[in-house]
Amino acid sequence: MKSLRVLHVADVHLGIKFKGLPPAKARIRREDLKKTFSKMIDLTQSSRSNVLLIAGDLFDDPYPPPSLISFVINEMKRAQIPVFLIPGNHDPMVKGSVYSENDFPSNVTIFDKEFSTKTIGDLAVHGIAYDSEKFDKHILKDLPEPLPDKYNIALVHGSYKVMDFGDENYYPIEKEEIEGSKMDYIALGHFHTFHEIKTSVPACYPGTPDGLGFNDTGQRGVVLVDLDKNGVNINPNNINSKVYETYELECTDMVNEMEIETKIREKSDPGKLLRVKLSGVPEKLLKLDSETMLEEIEDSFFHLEIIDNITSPSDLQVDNTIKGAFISKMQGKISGSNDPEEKKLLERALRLGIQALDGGEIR
Ligand SMILES: [Mn+2]
Repeated sequence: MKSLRVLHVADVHLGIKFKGLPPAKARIRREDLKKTFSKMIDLTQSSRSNVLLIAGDLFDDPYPPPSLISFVINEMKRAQIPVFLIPGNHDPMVKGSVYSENDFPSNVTIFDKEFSTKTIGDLAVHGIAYDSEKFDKHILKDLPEPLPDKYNIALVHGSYKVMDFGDENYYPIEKEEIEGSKMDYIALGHFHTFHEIKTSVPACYPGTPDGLGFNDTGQRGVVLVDLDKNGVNINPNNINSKVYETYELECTDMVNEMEIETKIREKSDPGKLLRVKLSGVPEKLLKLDSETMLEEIEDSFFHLEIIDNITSPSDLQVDNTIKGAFISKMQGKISGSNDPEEKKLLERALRLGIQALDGGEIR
């Protein structure tokens, strides 16, 4: 058999509302996802892939607007290679849904709620649509036997249980089920972060090719999977149009707002969505105006959020916790001290102690 190159994508979530963003930015992000989808189609040609596998949740819901459907259909035609698609839990094949109401191009195969096998050249794809009525089914147990003298790939939208996201009721998948599958490769979808499952049968989640929120941080993309007589090679390719980042900024040793602002500005990038979490117990900065700060810096980003969890001394509560006892004891020492140098030292000890008790790192 000749070698085979597969472009495997999942969880694009086209049409998602981006509820955490203001409407104008949400609209731009929805356009971004379409651009990312187009990049994926470009990649089928530039990477000389033989097939495109879409492992579920291409759309964020089963009833996308007509303009989005025609965009996807036209892009799929442009791919000029066979496309194999399974509906996921977000875009299930239900009455009136995108997959049951539209004619997709002749190069596109959409799998239904029972496993079926489609062959093309040296490749056999065993695919199944996600079925919300059988959500807890161990679906790999129903996988057909591999075809001889073919590369056998399973296409499934489900939850690999070892990853323990408390999310296993979407077609749960066990490690043993992957190992016992006799496939050459299992193309997975559902989890939004790239994850390669290294067992005797290789399997992979490509993750969302473009972040959908602050749980989807960092660069993202699709995977190119090469199959030949020596085995399987999985190569991630980043195609995201923007990037999400979360920044934990510890402010205990900061002396003014400018210092915080400078730290945030170091992250400037018009293609970035940044969420800053301020924490710590600084000596001054008692009236940090995070809204004004946000207005001043936000133009350096596509989107910026500042979450102010800074503790000011007036927030310190003497309650019956260990922290409360510590605060009470330190405040006693501070008020009992007559040496200004010692007072300063004790105040710093109080702030660092609270930071440590809150689970922060001491620098
Ligand atoms: Mn899903």
